Amino acid sequence: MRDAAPQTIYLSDYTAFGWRVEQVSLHFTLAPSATRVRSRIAFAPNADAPAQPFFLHGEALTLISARIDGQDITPDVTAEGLTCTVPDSAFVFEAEVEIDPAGNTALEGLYMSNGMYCTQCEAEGFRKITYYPDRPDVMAVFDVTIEGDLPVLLSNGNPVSTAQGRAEWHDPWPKPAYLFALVAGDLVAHPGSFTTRSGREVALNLYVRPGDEGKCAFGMQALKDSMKWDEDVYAREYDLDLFNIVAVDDFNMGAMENKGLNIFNSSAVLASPETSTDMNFERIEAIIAHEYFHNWTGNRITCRDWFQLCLKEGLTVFRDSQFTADMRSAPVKRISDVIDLRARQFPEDQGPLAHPVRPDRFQEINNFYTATVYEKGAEVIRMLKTLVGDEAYAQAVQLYFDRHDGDAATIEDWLKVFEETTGRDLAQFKRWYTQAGTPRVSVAEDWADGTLTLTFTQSTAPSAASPDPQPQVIPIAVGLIAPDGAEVATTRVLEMTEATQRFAFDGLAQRPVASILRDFSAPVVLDHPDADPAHLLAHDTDPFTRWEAARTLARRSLLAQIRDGAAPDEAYLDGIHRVATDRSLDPATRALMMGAPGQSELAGVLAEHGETPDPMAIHAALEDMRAAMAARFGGDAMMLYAENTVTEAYAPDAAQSGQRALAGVMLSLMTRGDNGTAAQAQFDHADNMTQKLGALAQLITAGRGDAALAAFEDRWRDDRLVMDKWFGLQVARAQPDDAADVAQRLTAHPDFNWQNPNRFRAVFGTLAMHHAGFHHASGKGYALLADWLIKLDPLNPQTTARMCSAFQTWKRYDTERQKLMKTQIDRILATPGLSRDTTEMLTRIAG
Ligand code: 0A1
Ligand code: ZN
Repeated sequence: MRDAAPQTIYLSDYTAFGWRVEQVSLHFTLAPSATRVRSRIAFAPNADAPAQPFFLHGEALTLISARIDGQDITPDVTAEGLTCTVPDSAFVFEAEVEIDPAGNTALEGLYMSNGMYCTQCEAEGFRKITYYPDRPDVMAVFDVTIEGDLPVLLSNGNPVSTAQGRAEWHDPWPKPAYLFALVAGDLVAHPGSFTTRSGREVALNLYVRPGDEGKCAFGMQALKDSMKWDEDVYAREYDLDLFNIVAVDDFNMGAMENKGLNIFNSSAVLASPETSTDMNFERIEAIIAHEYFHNWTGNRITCRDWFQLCLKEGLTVFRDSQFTADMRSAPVKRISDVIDLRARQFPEDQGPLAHPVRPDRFQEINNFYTATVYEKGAEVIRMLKTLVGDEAYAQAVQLYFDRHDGDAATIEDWLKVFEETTGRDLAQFKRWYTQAGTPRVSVAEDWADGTLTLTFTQSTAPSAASPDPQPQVIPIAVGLIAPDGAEVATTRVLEMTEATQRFAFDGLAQRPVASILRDFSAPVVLDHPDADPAHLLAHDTDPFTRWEAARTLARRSLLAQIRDGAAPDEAYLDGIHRVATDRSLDPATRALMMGAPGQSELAGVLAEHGETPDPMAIHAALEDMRAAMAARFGGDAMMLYAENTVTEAYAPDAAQSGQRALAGVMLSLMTRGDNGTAAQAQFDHADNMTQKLGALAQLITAGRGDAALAAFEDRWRDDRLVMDKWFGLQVARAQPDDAADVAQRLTAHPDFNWQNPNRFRAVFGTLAMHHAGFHHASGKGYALLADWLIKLDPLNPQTTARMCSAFQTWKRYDTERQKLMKTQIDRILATPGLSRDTTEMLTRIAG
């Protein structure tokens, strides 16, 4: 049965653990349903902690025996852990437990995936392996022995001995239990090596299942690039003799930064041109960098408690975004990140799940691995860097590394190094960490006597998490463009701290056009009624605001189409046509400029204006827009398609992928006129997955996808990752009336292995993102998703709970849809034995 009153944990209740762990030895005897774990943990009293009973976390463990200083004891055991009486001075606690990896479908703790043992311990999975103080501020040196009849036996740190069926590992760096990892299986290594800047040789391995060897080269190169970049840009060197990455097929998230033994969802590391798209390659490079960068921002310096999650995640996302910007194109990365933030984080801030970047309470921490903690957390660091400048940022971060190496730190520690380095008071800036909600910044222009005065007003909607939001520090980057297109004022960062504030630009010969929020200098919604997006689209020097101008024109046209049944705006179509044919712009930027706001983004904009979005009207407006664009481009689409068809051998680099992206947009326009002829030709001849999948998508849209889908399935039925695309694409490209039916039909496919999170997400994650299909007026999308969440919850609460966010925007819609969604939310909540994870999510969503 579900707990009557699930426990809420508060940041303000933090107390240190009463003991330090001086050393941990673990001994694993592996067996699928009965693995034995023997532990030996040396504890010493922690003089800095208040007096407290001795408590070790432990869940789903069968205790075989326990001893203190060699004497058998009988502890009090509950479903959450164990208590016992302990000496006043240092002592050794030993225990033996039995666990069931094969029966562990939640994929937390030690579990099995395709015959391979692997672990996932963040956030609180280690307690499913043995009794331990499973909290990030308890750091210890681990020695691990693994016995098992498998060729590869891995754990953290450096190998001490390896023999057939037995391996010993020693990790010299003290770490919290959430960074523990173990892998055992029949795996093959793709080896590499890296020489650090101080000349140390590090052995690298990417371990995969036999058959996946051909998909390792790109990931290995990304790892080497990341190691070099972190030395060059952050002066961070790797600190062990070995760095291993393992690919697993069953994984709840993208990847995990376990010390020296990163574990990756196979979709986040395996790549080849035939099986992976350009977007897959870019994502893989970024995730490998992200996990590697955690070695310093997360592992060497970890979090004091889980409320501080953004300390490691916001900073590491920011670092990986800098890496991608350096490796590829900075403007393209920035624009893509803003698209992603608006699609995933803004709805969070706008709805019942709103929480600060540093939450101050939770029931289940796994529910807080959110876009707010990760992506908004990275935006906050970007703003800090903008405010203090590059040099001070670099100094403060080096001080952070020097001062806190080996610590479990807090956001206060992080801000303090900036205060000390710069002499700034960051008390107001800290609100970005403690206050929920996206600030709305409106700007009014006033022109007189050669002076342009900009009056900014900020406001943040109150939420349950932040009922009385206060003004924040907002860096607003502004430039001015003259009527003739010349830039008359280069970028200046205005620092807004008040609810309303004026900034003047004087000495101007003519009234300029203001380019505001350049490079998206703060994660806010900008309201600028005097803006002249057409002028900015033609002349802005800042790539972000230029892109934003195109987006604003598209949004205005679409909103007028939705509200008043207007036709797509000719001025927008002309402007976008000019941009697309402007060869001075790189193809990737042109492709991004052509992208219209998504359906759920438009729904969010309407909701923000107090209007009720109609999913079918939004869908229809976008369809009309695309048809009008196809007509406006005419034969130019084919010309641009040909011009951007790559003739050299496939490479997943920025230049080629930019060209393929633009050609892909052109193919979608051409398909409206040729009924799929060009798409069929591309499908038949493509030698890479980007073009194959792009063509397949167009064929489905043109209503002639069946043969291609069958051929695709035939070719790729044994490749799990490619088949995930096959499942997902059919839902993504379905007509609104059919999306739920297509998803339902796919669940009957023999390869719909619903217990695999990637496959489940391919169908249901895609359905939830198919705005018009999921919100079909019949409610069949809601009901189908609810059926499957109810089915998945007892096996995998974490993935179920994450997918409940599909319902987070339910209050935006008309009363009929609200009723349909609320019925499903209540139906799931009424399920006997519903997990704590899913209960918390849906209770918050129901509000
Ligand atoms: N720390 C990892 C993400 C991660 C978080 C939780 C997990 O299981 C609950 C797994 C992975 C990262 O930021 O990449
Ligand atoms: Zn991370």
